[in-house]
Amino acid sequence: MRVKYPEETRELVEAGLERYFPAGKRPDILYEAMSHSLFSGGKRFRGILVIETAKTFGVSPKKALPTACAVEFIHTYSLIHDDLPAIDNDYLRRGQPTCHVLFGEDIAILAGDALFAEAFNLIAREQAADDPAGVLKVVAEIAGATGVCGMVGGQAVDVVSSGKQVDAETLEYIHHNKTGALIRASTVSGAILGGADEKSLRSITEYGVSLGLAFQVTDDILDVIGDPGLLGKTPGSDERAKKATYPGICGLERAQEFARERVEAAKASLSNLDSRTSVLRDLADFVFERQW
Ligand code: GRG
Repeated sequence: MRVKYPEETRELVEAGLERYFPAGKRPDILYEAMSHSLFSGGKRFRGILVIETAKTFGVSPKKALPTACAVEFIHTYSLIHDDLPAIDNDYLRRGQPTCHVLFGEDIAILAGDALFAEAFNLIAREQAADDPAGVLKVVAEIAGATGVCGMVGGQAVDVVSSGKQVDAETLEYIHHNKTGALIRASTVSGAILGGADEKSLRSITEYGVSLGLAFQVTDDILDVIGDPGLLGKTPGSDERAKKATYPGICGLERAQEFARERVEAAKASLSNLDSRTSVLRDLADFVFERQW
């Protein structure tokens, strides 16, 4: 891999998750299930995006940490539910047995639900003090991106499209919402925390939208040609589940070109910003080059 991944920021997110994880209370099994899925690895890409975007607008990494960790709580919730027998029925995630395999479907559903609620609890408790109005905008951005007009809506269309012939417009809708919306919300939240003006917010939104789409297209590609050891899961799940994917509808080569185009578009969106954007550009290149 040629692109440098911001390991220091990743470690900060990791430490933040340890710090903000609401452990040590009843019921034990629920905390164990949440903890298993939250601390089994992961790139912490969305949390890093919050911090690195906030940094671009002059906010210290520590200051943006609660929102970064909240976004990772939500991402982990989505993975737990995505792996359930009723959705993808996956057994392996981040190189570990999935939550429902270890704790049962009932507890896995509840662990996801609890992480989702704890995400907003964390933002309200730890992020709101300095700028309550800004943090309310962050809450609206993240809640919107995970609801009907975001992650859950995209997932619903993905579920009902399984096994059907899907056109490019529907596939783009699924990818933008199922995966792209939370990635966009991560960049936009970082910018809001940094008090970005309207013009900068538009640029960061465009960056996040292009990045989010590219991220899911590379996820589709890795599901065809990825190394199971690096991915921490078994490739081929999209084909087994008869999921619509970019390699499926336009072939592997065109899907790779499309991902590269979206990454270039993401980087171009940053050109209007006055501040230093080299890490955000590197993160865009990482999305194309990633192998995990
Ligand atoms: C309420 C049933 C229900 C579902 C919630 C399941 C769901 C909504 C949405 C699914 C969203 C989802 C899991 C999309 C896939 C996104 C994706 C590419 C995940 C992998 O992300 P990485 O590569 O994973 O960042 P790591 O492990 O590195 O964090």
